[in-house]
Amino acid sequence: MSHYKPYNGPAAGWGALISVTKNWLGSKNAMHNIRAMLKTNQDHGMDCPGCAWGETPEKGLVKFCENGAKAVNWEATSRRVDPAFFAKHSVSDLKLESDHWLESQGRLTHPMRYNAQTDHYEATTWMEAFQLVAQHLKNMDSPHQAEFYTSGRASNEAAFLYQLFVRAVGTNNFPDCSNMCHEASGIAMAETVGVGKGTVEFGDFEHAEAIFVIGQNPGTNHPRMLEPLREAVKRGAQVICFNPLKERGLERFQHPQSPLEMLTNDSEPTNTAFFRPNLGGDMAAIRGMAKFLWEWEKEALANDGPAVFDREFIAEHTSGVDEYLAILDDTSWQHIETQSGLSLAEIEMAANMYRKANSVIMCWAMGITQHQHSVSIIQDIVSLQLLRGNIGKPGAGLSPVRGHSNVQGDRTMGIDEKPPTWFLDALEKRFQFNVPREHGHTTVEAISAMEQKQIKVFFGLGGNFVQAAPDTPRTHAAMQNCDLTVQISTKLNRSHITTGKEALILPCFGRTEIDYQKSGKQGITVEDTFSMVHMSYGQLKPFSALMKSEAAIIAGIAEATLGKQPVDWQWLVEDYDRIRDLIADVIPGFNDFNQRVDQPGGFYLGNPAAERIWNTATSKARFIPNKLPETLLHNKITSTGEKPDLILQTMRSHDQYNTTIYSLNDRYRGVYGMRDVIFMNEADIQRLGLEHGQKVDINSLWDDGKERRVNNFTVLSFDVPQGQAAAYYPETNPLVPLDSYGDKTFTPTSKFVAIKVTASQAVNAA
Ligand SMILES: Nc1nc2c(c(=O)[nH]1)N[C@H]1C(S)=C(S)[C@@H](COP(=O)(O)OP(=O)(O)OC[C@H]3O[C@@H](n4cnc5c(=O)[nH]c(N)nc54)[C@H](O)[C@@H]3O)O[C@H]1N2
Ligand SMILES: Nc1nc2c(c(=O)[nH]1)N[C@H]1C(S)=C(S)[C@@H](COP(=O)(O)OP(=O)(O)OC[C@H]3O[C@@H](n4cnc5c(=O)[nH]c(N)nc54)[C@H](O)[C@@H]3O)O[C@H]1N2
Ligand SMILES: [Mo]
Repeated sequence: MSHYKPYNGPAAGWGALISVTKNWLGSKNAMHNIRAMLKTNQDHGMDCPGCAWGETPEKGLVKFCENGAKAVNWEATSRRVDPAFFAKHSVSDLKLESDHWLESQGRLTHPMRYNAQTDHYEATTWMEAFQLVAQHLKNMDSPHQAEFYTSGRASNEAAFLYQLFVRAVGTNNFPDCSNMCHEASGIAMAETVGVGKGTVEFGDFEHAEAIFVIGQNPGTNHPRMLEPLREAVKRGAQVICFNPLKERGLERFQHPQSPLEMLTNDSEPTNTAFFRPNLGGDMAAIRGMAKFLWEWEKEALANDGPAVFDREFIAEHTSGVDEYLAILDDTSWQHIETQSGLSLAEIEMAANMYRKANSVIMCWAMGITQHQHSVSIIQDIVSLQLLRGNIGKPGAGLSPVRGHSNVQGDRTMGIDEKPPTWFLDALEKRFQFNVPREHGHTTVEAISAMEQKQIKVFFGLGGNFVQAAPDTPRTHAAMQNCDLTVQISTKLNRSHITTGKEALILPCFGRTEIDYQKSGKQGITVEDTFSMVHMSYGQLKPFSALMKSEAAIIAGIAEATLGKQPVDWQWLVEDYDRIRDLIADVIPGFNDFNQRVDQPGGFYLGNPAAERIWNTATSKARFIPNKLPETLLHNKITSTGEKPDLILQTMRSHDQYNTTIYSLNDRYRGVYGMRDVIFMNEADIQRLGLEHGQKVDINSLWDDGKERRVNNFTVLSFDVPQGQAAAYYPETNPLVPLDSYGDKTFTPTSKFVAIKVTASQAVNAA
């Protein structure tokens, strides 16, 4: 039964334990999964396929995380999607099922080939599958007629082989999940501090005097982060949240490993201050903080008072400060206040907390990266940090908290549509072939190219492209223009049934499975959000003899397409040490890879900015004077002539992993048994003449003549700031226009959708 009952308990604690126990007990493999789970994130154990948060491995201590447990349990299910399943269900029938239903059917077991005549997938052999892909790739007029997508769970070994294969085919068409995720962080940070990755290590959280958590919901998406937040509050550090929603995990946390808290049902706060900006209002808020600091610094200079800025750091390590301070002067308080949605008193309070801390970490995630001006927002975060020398000292730095467990490693391995020249040079030198130099497609560009029928082959290394991407009906249609679609996957999803003229499903091992190759049991490596590279060994016996590892599948396709060029693919896959030796040859920081990664906890890749080495255009950390946008409404919204009722953000529930829906519940937000809901402020509900519980249709505004709509959503009265709404992804992806993406990033603006909400037509008619 679907219902809505606000939740007042803490995050984690009993609720988490009960939720996971229920899940485990519901599975036939409960004992196996528990055994695998016990070794998660331990030495010679398995890297959790959940999020990219890292930690120092402490022997014998299980880091309990509800959503990690769900991810493991979901992968290690005893249910199977085998040839009999596909014989029973035609592709057209499967299209009628929900995303939740599709993935719940179990693990993919056999390589399957789509038969358009019968509209069914039928079992094929690996050899036939490899040949089919090779034949299509060889028949293209140009290597740029294929798109090679990657989702961030792929191991370093698989990702390295994949990019080598694709570049040997001749293209940089690497759309990836990063394009929809932390792309802005990479771009903004590379320009300003010379490296597109976080500058903090796990241990820095223990030394920070203030931690800002901006546009992130760690209680659900990075649960292991709650512990350092709680610890920080306990030892008197400030934890300052910027989030329009009062997310439960950002308020209270009950440590599942603390018997006392569990027994007394006690919980600890995870923040010391909470600010609720407008969607997209963070740049104005951060700029306001910087402007306060600048005012105080001017006073200090005038009165010979103690410095507010770190003047030495600015002089020695930065460039562009004058232009930046000039733009602070040029930005009006009024503009800051209206755009941020915060009062100047609130911004001043945040600025004061910032100023009083001698070391500050800034964390952020999708609430920051999925806007049109995301690069500017992040560059203002960087500038604020530079003003007080908060980069490259203990307890301070920049921490874009990554999503998928190996999304950061995949980029390091070269999954990049705009690879740096040094990388391509190194590849060319090592493998002696002409690597393509032309930039390839991002996810959004790939969809446009498919829409224009320029693409013949779509290849997916994991993920669920058609549901993760924006403008759902348009993306689905674009995908179906391909001659061949290929998905390497663990579970059935909508991307498998949104086929090209021909289609293949290639089942692979997940992180949980033991991977045997000719030389024996293999480990794979991953890189976490703190640039720690470590080994992961699967713990469970693969349940189908026909599944292969991602690396083995790529090698098979590469060999069928290119023969033994530029490497002997099969030989490499016999022992992943050989792949790691190649990685060590090409990518800086991976020297003696096999020896170093064998240490407990792996090794730190290093980060030049953390050592105050700035690989930027000026060889300094750069203040970039970006203009605060006049208005956050894109001109393609204003030119429709219509005024949006609300600005919508699309986000994750507690029981989903991106497009994978574990259940229809969202415990911390009090929602049970439903996902087609829209969270609205009571005042907005009344203003629009609606009622709590009513069914509504939602359409989005974008001036391109196309209608974007989802119907029959239930209105929930919720504590969201006025003028804003929130709803779940991927159900609301049809509302996100393909052409509404971030400047420089091509990241869909999933946290800023201008919508109209009207009483549901279907219900009125009935
Ligand atoms: N269990 C689980 N774990 C996951 C995932 C999952 O789906 N499930 N996904 C993984 C992936 S790929 C990623 S990228 C991460 C995502 O991790 P998050 O970024 O935490 O994911 P979202 O659910 O998109 O939450 C965005 C948060 O930002 C807030 N927000 C939205 N817009 C704004 C804004 O304009 N300003 C501010 N200040 N806040 C805003 C929202 O209220 C919400 O709290 O999690 C990873 N971990
Ligand atoms: N509106 C809106 N859209 C968004 C977002 C948003 O916040 N709002 N967030 C964006 C973000 S941050 C991201 S990262 C993307 C996510 O986009 P994707 O990474 O493409 O999507 P996932 O849902 O993580 O992919 C799930 C599928 O991956 C496969 N899979 C799982 N484990 C493995 C494995 O080990 N190997 C292989 N080969 N396959 C595996 C399974 O078949 C499963 O069905 O979505 C983006 N889209
Ligand atoms: Mo992500």
